[in-house]
Amino acid sequence: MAEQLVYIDGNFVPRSKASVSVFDHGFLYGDGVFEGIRAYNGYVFKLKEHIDRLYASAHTIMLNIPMTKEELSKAVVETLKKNSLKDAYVRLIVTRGEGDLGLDPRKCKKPSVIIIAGSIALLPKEVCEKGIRTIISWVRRDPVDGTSHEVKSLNYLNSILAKLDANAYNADEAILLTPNGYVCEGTAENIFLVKNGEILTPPTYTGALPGITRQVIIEIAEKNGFKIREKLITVHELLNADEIFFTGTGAEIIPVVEVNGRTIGDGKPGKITRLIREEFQKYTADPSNGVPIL
Ligand code: PXG
Repeated sequence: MAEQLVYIDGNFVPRSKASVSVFDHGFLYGDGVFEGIRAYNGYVFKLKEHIDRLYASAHTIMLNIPMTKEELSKAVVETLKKNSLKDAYVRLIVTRGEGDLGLDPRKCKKPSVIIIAGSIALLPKEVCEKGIRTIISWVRRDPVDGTSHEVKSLNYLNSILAKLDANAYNADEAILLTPNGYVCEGTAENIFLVKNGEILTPPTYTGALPGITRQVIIEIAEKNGFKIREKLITVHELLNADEIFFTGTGAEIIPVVEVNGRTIGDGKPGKITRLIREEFQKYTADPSNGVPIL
């Protein structure tokens, strides 16, 4: 098999030679932004939405991406083409670039754009089918007036601490609360619950990432006649939900059947979760929701 090719600042570099400087502030300080994107059967799913979110993240951290949105979208498609990939995961990264050992971003002259196309499986398929066991982490989601996760930055230590907690308790995934103790999101997933036929999700002003999958699920739910409501959710409400599921580019739709030792519903993926999951699969298979890899 040919070696994977990685896009770095306009060049395609073999994986074994793909590297950035140890003085890059993305490496030294987590100073940069990224997107995780999927391609389904030759189409890049919701590419425009991912590109728009990347530029919004970059705007907040005052990082000038040295390409237009159109050029960057083309580079994503080109990277998939060069690697002959039709079903794939794309990691799009913009780092602050090479600087010195001080954190002042003014030392970094040029941001670096990196595109890696490969595959991702967050959890084994059987686990996702059966539903996952979760714990609520002691780690709170960063506040919105701090390193807010509305910005998809390279600083993921907040999520990693929660993931370590899940690992330590032999759970599949962790749920993070807001600084006020409301349900926020997973480590790399948004969260939904079903109660009495209604679908609820925390608003993004809790500090959750405005997930692209989350938005698709809201659309799908409404199209299928479900009432969907964004509201602050307490832990008590979560533990007493009829169904819970996670959404995300990596996760897609994952049923949650346990939270901190409490069984959710009857301990199996719920009816509405299963329906949403099937509808999501149809949605991702629809070429009109993606950009062709041509
Ligand atoms: N919250 C957080 C904190 C995330 O990082 C989501 C929610 C879901 O958003 P999307 O737009 O994907 O529906 C994410 C997404 C990775 C990886 O490689 C991370 C994400 C997505 C894909 C891959 O760790 N995070």
